[in-house]
Amino acid sequence: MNTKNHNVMGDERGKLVAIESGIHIPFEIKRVFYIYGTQPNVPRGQHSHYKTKQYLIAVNGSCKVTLDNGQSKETYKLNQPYIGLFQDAMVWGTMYDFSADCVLMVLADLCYNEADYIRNYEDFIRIKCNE
Ligand code: T46
Repeated sequence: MNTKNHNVMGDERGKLVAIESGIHIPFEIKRVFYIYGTQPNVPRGQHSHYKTKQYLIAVNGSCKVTLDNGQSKETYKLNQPYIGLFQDAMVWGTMYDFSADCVLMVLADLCYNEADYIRNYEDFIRIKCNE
């Protein structure tokens, strides 16, 4: 299971979830990005990274994520702002079934580098077979 339910803090004013490198997620955070406004029935992601590790949280709305390590696939529903999903390097990730209000926040351990992407699934499987 790659998902984690984070501790929800807060008080009568509202809720708060805190995520710290090395305590709640297994890497130092170098980059944060988020995707939103995804059109209906449009998947995002559909790639793997050579080195980048990611941690995904639907801070609003919901989506599904399928992680594929080249041998098996598992699908996760992210529908609470306290649920986090770890996506390791060399794992193919597909995000889909976005609600119209979904904001998917991603924490990553490396800065953006297009050269770290594997965007072709056949290439991904070939590289996995040679690992
Ligand atoms: C992921 C899903 C959830 C940047 O300039 N910097 C960045 O940090 C990122 C992530 C992207 N970009 C540029 C590269 C493209 O020109 O933004 C454009 C869209 O990126 P991409 O086609 O990779 O977008 P998605 O939504 O398919 O995938 C992104 C992340 O790449 C991916 O790692 O997990 O969001």
